[in-house]
Amino acid sequence: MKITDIKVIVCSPGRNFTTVKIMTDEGVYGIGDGTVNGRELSVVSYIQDHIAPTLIGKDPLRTEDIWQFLYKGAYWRRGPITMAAIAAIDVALWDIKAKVAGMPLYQLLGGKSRDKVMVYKHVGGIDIPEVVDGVQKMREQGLDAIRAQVSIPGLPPIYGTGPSTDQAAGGMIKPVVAEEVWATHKYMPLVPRLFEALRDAVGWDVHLLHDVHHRLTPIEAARLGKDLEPYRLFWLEDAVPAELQEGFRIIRQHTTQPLAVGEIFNSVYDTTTLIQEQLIDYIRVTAVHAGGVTGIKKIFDFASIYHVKSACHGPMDMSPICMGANVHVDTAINNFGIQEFTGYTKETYDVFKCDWRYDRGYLYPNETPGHGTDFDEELAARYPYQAAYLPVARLEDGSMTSW
Ligand code: GCO
Ligand code: MG
Repeated sequence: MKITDIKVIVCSPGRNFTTVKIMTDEGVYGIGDGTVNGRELSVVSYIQDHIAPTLIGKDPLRTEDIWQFLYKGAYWRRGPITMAAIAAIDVALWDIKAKVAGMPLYQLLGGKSRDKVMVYKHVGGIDIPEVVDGVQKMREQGLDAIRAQVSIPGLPPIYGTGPSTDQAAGGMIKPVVAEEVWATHKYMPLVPRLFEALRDAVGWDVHLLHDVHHRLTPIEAARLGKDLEPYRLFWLEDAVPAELQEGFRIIRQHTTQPLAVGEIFNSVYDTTTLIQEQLIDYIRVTAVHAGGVTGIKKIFDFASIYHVKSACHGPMDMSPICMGANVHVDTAINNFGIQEFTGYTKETYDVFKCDWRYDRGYLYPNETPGHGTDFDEELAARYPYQAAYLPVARLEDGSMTSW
């Protein structure tokens, strides 16, 4: 079997997605997701100009060798664009392999370790009552795990909490860079009050999560972790920017609050201190951003030795192809923790046809051959790329800060 052609298509059915389609001489094709929010076209060039010409004629079933060829062979290792390009190819090749085997992808990863994949969804609001109301509604929709975010009174809504930059709109609604305002001292006392109100309203049977979005320092995160302990969160996410993995030592020394990190990681080397020293509880890498099925399997297997569980990142800024691949990995591995799932717009589901399915708080893999997502190229052509940017954050004095 040989690879005969590799196409890269960017479409924007509600937001931008980068999709790869690999064709073979036997008529079987595979598709992969290469979306990096706000940098979609860089991945196109990486694949089109630098990868595609080197793979024509190769055996598509050699997934590990092709992964190593692209990783080691490039000489310039790691990085979000490189690893998303590798991921797009890798997921498309696993799709081909599973179709050739006549099996759903999870069978090739070890078979089912569980019957259903627990997801969490997001609730944001401008004040605590609005968030409580949203969480109660999500409970009624069957969710057993819910992430809750609230705006800071007196400041404009921040990412994840209000309509202006809400992820329901894809988090990418304007062709300009939105500037948000951040004030740690106003945020810190607010969050425990939010979770106190939530526990009063929805009780203890539900998992509650919170995303700090890299906005604190380690000692601030330690304080917040301690303050949140009475409300027993499932996790505190991205408490600090994690380029400095050692930063988590400080947080860990002070709090028993479970910690999650990893949505911007792209290789196992981003995780070694965090995992080996057991500084985190959940590793949040996802197929598209960490080298595909091959990449995240390596990371989750490494994590399993150190009691760290998986938690694939899964907002709508990765395509349903990545989500489907995640669901197969989630189903197969033993150390699964949770899967983030915000769902997609109707336009996105029209272009990306999914055989995997969501039902009342849980995801289920397809039983058909492959990873279970197909791509309607003709329809995609009706939604051309649109320039769009993620927001940035500044402190009240105007200086840039992490977000
Ligand atoms: C999450 C994330 C996302 C990111 C987004 C950036 O936990 O889902 O924080 O909302 O901000 O993926 O592109
Ligand atoms: Mg996050």
